[in-house]
Amino acid sequence: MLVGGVGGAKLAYGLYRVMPPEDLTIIVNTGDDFWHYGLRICPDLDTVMYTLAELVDKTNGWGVAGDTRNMIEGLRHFGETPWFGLGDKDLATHLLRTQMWHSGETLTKITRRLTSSLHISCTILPMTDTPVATIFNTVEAGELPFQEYFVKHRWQPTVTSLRFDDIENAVVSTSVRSAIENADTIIIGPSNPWLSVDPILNIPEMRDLIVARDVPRIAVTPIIAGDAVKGPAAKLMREWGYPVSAERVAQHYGDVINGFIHDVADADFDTAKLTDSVVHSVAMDTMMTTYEKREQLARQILKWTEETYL
Ligand code: FO1
Repeated sequence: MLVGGVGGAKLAYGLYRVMPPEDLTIIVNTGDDFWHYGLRICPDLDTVMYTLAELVDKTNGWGVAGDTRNMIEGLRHFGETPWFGLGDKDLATHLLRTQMWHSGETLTKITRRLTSSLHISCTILPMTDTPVATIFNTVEAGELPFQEYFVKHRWQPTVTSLRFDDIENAVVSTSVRSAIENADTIIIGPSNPWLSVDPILNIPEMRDLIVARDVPRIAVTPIIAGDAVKGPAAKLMREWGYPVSAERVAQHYGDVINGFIHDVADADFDTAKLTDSVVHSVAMDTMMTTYEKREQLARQILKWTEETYL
């Protein structure tokens, strides 16, 4: 499956619980990765990793449960104003990752080391080993790297456009290629299509690799009843003059998908608005408000896929 952070991680958790973990590969956005005080931070990879390891802070959906912020707060002694909430336990992840990074390991290998230490038995892969940076053009604050827009400015500036720096140099890793070529279903999680999924799809070759697969290629909506479950998706859609609808999300994915899951709350979901490639769509309860509902949605998706795509 293809995911960003919190929303995608919840569905990834559901799938992890209901299917053989060795059959599950999660390809994660790294466009919001960045350097902070010399550390390589990969928020979406960590969110997926902590969620699957049941270490995640349940209130935020990211970071480590029960973590303290002594180190980052200590920076105030030196006149710094910490704006990115790095927890003390979470720092262990960034220290190890950064050490391995500087010794020349790939992010794929680093992620394998971290996830296997946490006894995660499915595969979590960065979308690429090549650093890519999502950059926003905003009206109020000019150009902003992802985490400055998202965390420092609390995604309040108006976004006129975004770009993925160095995407043209990004390479599909052997592991990602093999996962896509061997997948019997490809699921795009309920992640932000523009901020979390587009960086993955825009890696040269990636879209073609996915579209070439004659398997169920399904996206789960992150938009329910005209709003985003979490984060700036709906706000961005409004800023760009798009209708804030699940149909608009499906249209955005175009021929990358051949199936779409919208929420039961969107009873008036209009299949006539879907592009020709989307041959199947269905309503499910996609609000994963409990652990049980994550598993329920995962089970339903697998069952629907098996029954619908014969
Ligand atoms: N998101 C915030 O809104 N505020 C934070 O201070 C913050 C810290 C943070 C630390 C580690 C980590 O792995 C994620 C963190 N996030 C934080 C989430 C992060 O910004 C994600 O990139 C976004 O949620 C988009 O997926």
